[in-house]
Amino acid sequence: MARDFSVAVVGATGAVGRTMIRVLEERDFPVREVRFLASERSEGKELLFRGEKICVQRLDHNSFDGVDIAIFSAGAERSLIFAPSAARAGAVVVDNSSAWRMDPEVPLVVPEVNPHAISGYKTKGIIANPNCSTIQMVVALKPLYDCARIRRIVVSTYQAVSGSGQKAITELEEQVRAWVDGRSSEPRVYPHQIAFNCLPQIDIFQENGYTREEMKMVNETRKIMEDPEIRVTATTVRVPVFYSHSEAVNVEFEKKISASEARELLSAAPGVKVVDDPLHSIYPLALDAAGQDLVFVGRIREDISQANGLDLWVVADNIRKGAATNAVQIAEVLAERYL
Ligand code: 25A
Ligand code: L14
Repeated sequence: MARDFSVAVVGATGAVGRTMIRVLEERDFPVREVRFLASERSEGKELLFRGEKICVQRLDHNSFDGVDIAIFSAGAERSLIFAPSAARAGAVVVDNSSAWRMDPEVPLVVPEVNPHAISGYKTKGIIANPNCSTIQMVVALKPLYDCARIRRIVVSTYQAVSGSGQKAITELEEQVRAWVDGRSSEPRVYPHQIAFNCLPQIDIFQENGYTREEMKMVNETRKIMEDPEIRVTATTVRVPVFYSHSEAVNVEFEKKISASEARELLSAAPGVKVVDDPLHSIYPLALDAAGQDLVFVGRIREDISQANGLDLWVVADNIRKGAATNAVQIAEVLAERYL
């Protein structure tokens, strides 16, 4: 890799954007120039990159002159408006929002699962980063799929508040403090109090009774696994956790796969760490996964209710592997193989 790149981070001041900056540094991404973009609220703020202060600029349609790679995490509305401008200016966009994921002309990529799909970026100049809950699930399921093909997935999620950005992290902190002080505290980000509670709603409800988050898991899983026949049903739940989503995943395979075979396959899989010693109370935990880039899998067991089934507990940092790290990994493959 001889070249260095001009990289723009859109939404640089947000929970995901700030982590993207850290991950670019940690992984030593070949950067020639960085540009940090956000709303007018953050204009003039300074963020550090490799020890140097970089001034945040206001995002507009002329922000992308000379940019090679633009990594977006400023929400779907901003991506719909500005990703095409970035692509027109010659940048390849890696977009973290839900805006482009199901566009048939936009690849939806998890580098451990379908890196070859990146080649499809040329049509629109955009590559989509999947939903956080979907990313960690497909990283854990791909090695098993390749061995025994998946027929059906039943998943329940336990999702951290950081998925909804910095304002939700602050809301949970404030509600905990208010509860300890015996004060009441009105919910703002979520429809109900999140502290000491579980909310069976992430994103808005659709006509079929599922939330949009749940239908992202259904549709994105099929697209990334390149198998439209996989049946998926999901219940996505917000829990009072700051970082890392946890998932109880039940899988039905076409043929039998034993728990020990699954453990072996997952131990050899890229991006996965098996943490599975239940007799010593060792299994993946949100607090342990926070700040890490791997997907942690445990509680691997054969489903006693069906012939070819497994149950798994899958945990990953939603801001890192679920968003920032996955986006930077996509940019790495792009830089190495395509630019
Ligand atoms: O639409 P989606 O795809 O469903 O995504 C919705 C949200 O989810 C997050 C992200 O929130 C996004 O906005 N997100 C996106 N992809 C994600 C993923 N894969 C994801 N989360 C998890 N996984 P976020 O809070 O992390 O980041 C928001 C960033 O977007 C910038 N932004 C917002 N409006 C913009 C814009 N950038 C350009 N133009 C616009 N019009 C936003 O920048 C942030 O970087 P900012 O300038 O708003 O700075 C945030 C700073 O300002 C403080 N702040 C926030 N809101 C207010 C505020 N201060 C005053 N008043 C406010 N109302 C914050 O504390 C922060 O310091
Ligand atoms: O579609 O609130 O990637 O936890 C990821 C975070 C949607 C919202 C996405 C959350 C977003 C979700």
